[in-house]
Amino acid sequence: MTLAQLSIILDQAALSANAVPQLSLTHPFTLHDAYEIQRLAIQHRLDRGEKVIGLKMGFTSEAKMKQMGVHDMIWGRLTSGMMVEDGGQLNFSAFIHPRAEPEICFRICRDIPGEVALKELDQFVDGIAAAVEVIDSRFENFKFSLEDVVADNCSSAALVVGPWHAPSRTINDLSMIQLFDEQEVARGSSADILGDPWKSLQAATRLATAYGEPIKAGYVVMAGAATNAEFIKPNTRVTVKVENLGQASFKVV
Ligand code: OOG
Ligand code: MG
Repeated sequence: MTLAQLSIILDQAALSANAVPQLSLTHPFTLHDAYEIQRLAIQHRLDRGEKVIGLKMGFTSEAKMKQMGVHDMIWGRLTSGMMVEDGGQLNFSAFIHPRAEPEICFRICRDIPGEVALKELDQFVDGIAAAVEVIDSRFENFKFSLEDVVADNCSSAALVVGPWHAPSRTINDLSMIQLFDEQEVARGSSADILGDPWKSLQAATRLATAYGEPIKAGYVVMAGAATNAEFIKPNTRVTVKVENLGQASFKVV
């Protein structure tokens, strides 16, 4: 099968909310090919009128690497069709086996020309917010290899971003909690994201440059989850609260 054919399988799995078997077991491909499958799969979304709105980092915390058994940082693309309004609704039937995880999101205010050093990064950011990422592996049983998950756009399915706050250099020790209705389901710290979420944005500038996909003004960058992801169910309000950054929430319907 060609990379283009594999990208159609993943796009159709997402569109129809039907899981597919892990691709790499029957069609082994390299990490380089995996990023090409991802690019092609996202192109199908763009062909349907969506826009790229940013990118996401994955496996930037120990908790996530352990939970999924993958130990390399990965990145994926975020599109307009994935954005859910803060306080809005997420339609459960559009997903396969969705999970939610607590994140921090950066808003980019100037085109990023290449890899940017940690200490220079704040010139490119005009907002930071609490966020929830909804991940929904297109693979059966949420099981994948590094190559599979990269091809599958790093499981990204939806995101909810809370109110923007002025960027602060010191976001490296903020408590982060995820609640389902009033119940706490996960608790971590922004320190769990590479020691400092700014380091995740730094890595994003490096990877975006390496893959020739520059980060543009107006993009959002999700830094990766601080804790395990938890399965969500209909009739639940999902809320992520981050110390100093308020909260982001949505209702699963
Ligand atoms: C892959 C996506 C990882 C994160 O924040 O670490 C990710 C997955 O867990 O299915 O989004
Ligand atoms: Mg994530």
